Amino acid sequence: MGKEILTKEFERALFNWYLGGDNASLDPVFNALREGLANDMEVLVPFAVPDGQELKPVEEDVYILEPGTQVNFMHIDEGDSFVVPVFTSVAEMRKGETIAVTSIQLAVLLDIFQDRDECNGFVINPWGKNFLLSKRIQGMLEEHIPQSRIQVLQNGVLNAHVDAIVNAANSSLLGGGGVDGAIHRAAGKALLEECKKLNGCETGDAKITGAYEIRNADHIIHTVGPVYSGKDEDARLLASCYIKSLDLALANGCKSIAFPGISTGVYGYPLDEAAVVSLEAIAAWLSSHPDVVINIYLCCFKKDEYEAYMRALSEEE
Ligand code: AR6
Repeated sequence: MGKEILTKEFERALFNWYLGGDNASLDPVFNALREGLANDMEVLVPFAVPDGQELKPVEEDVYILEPGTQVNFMHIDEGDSFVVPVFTSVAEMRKGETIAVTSIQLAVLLDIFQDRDECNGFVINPWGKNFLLSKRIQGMLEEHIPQSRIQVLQNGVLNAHVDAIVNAANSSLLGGGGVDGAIHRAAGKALLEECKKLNGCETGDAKITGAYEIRNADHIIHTVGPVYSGKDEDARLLASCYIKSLDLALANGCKSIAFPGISTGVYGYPLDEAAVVSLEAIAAWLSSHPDVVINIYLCCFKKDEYEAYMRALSEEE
């Protein structure tokens, strides 16, 4: 697995955690961090170039240091203690002032500061909203058992940062209104060109494409929900949309996926019924894939969608 993928996943989970506000769980972030730590995820850390040393950047301001090179990592003082700033990507680093950074494995960095009592932890992407990987959180992380997580977000699906965004399409796959129209507008014409080659999609099935101009995702999974008819068939087809989408996400190596409320707009599926069907379908898929760790975001464009999920979840308990 490429190292950039690991930090991208971490960056995406953090972004969605901010998006989720006060009620958001840290589990998706922990899933990404555990995966990263287990696979040598690298981060960027600001440092001072030691006097008399000539270091060559691999790109502007970014250095790869030889093992054993003595450097001073930047500290942000907090009274008698300090935190160490860390970036997940060059793009994150460039949001602020110019600064020399070195790439280092996060696990190695944690180790270096492990026994320094004056170090309160690591502040991730300190220029904007930021996340303190404190000593306490590092302890929680060690205890964390990676597992798939369903997170309900009060936000449109296009705002989530994920490997795959799910589109509530129609069987032509050639665009339409609602979220389908919004996704095609955001992705640009190339998405339509790819969709034209797919020969449509049956109700209850799903197909995958690139995300093109939608930079906060890598894939779009197009699924076609049922037009609500009040028959038993509706629930089977709606559940199938979620299951087929998750199958495709897994087959394409996605670690995160964001769903809109399939069929709950133009196709008229009542929100409370749809919430129960979708949660049950996802739960069934997860129990038949116990070893898969995927962060699943259920995105609520409208407030009443969020309320329907909350009711369904509270009845489940
Ligand atoms: N951004 C994010 N989410 C949205 C947006 C948006 N701009 N607009 C709607 N949603 P719908 P369906 C949410 O109607 O019921 C299209 O014309 C909405 O709140 O988009 O499956 C297709 O081409 C709801 O949660 O899809 C089909 O013909 C979810 O997206 C037909 O509509 C689905 O609502 C599919 O109908």
